[in-house]
Amino acid sequence: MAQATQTVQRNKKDFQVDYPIDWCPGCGDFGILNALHQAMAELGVEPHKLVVVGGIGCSGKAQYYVNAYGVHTLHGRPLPFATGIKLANPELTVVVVSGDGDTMAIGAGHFVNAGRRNVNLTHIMFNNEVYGLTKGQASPTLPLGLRTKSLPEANIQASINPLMLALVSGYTWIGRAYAYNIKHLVALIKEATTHPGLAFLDVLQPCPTYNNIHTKDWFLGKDLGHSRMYNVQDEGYDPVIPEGAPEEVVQQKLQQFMQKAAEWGDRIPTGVLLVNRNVSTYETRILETLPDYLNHPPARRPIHDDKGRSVVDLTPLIEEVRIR
Ligand SMILES: Cc1ncc(C[n+]2csc(CCOP(=O)(O)OP(=O)(O)O)c2C)c(N)n1
Ligand code: SF4
Ligand SMILES: [Mg+2]
Repeated sequence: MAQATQTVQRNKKDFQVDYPIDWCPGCGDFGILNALHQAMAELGVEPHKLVVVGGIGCSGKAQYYVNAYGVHTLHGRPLPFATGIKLANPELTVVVVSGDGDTMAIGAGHFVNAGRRNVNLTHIMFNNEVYGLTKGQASPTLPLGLRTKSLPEANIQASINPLMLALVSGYTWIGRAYAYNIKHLVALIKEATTHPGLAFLDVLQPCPTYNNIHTKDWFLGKDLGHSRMYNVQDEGYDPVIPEGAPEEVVQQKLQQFMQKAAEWGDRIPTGVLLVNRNVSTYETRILETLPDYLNHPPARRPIHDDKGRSVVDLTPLIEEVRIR
């Protein structure tokens, strides 16, 4: 069961908002937002069946700029909120938007445990290597030794590789995109959203205000004379681990993924890096004990009778919290 299986004709304007967006001029977040609007329109998602769940950060404002349901959660917590929303109402398309700080620092525990479940969600990480909203401190994706303009000294912590962390956590679809390559980003968001299982898209997002090292010019390789980024699919890379793949195929695919995920510097891979069809989704696992779960998920259960009286029995809860 994939997210976004509707076939309604939609236009990206259906997802846009008509009030001002307060990101800095030139911020990569605009590219990601545009691509999200376009991808949802191309997938035919209905705005009232889309929920965008954000954390705290510049990135964590994105849900305000999508004409759909949205939740502005706590710092590091969009994944648990999204998991609850999806499991309560599996017919919704649920997209998480979070910063690299939100995801890889305070939210790292949730990131890892979401991977163990493989709930059918799309997770887009806005990766600018800094804490943009709080004025540019180093985030866990800023490489060791770099000194972006808000830092008094060079970074003395090693960075986390988000692709590797997604792999070992159990994400079953992993990709990387660049915020200003909208066409490619739209294609990847669509693919992540139609993947049956937990999808993680690492989006390299220039922050012109605070990250003065990994800038748009750096990603485009102005110093090298060629773009640092390349599309692995252009080089024939096949990310798919088929369902029921023998162990040796799984191992070979994982090795191939890790080689790509380790590349950084003059060559940065983008595209679909892993599609693991060999792992069951959380929803499928629930069906083993609750075969009727998808017909009667929590959001569809009656809470009142035909006279409007509650059919929810709160007695056990009241008993539990009663002061004796
Ligand atoms: C519990 C808690 N701790 C710290 C903060 C302060 N804070 C707000 S946003 C943020 C980091 C934002 O960085 P990132 O997630 O990378 O998002 P960006 O602004 O770069 O998009 C921090 C530390 C907070 N809001 N809540
Ligand atoms: S601080 Fe950086 S990430 Fe935040 S809106 Fe400005 S340019 Fe974008
Ligand atoms: Mg950030």
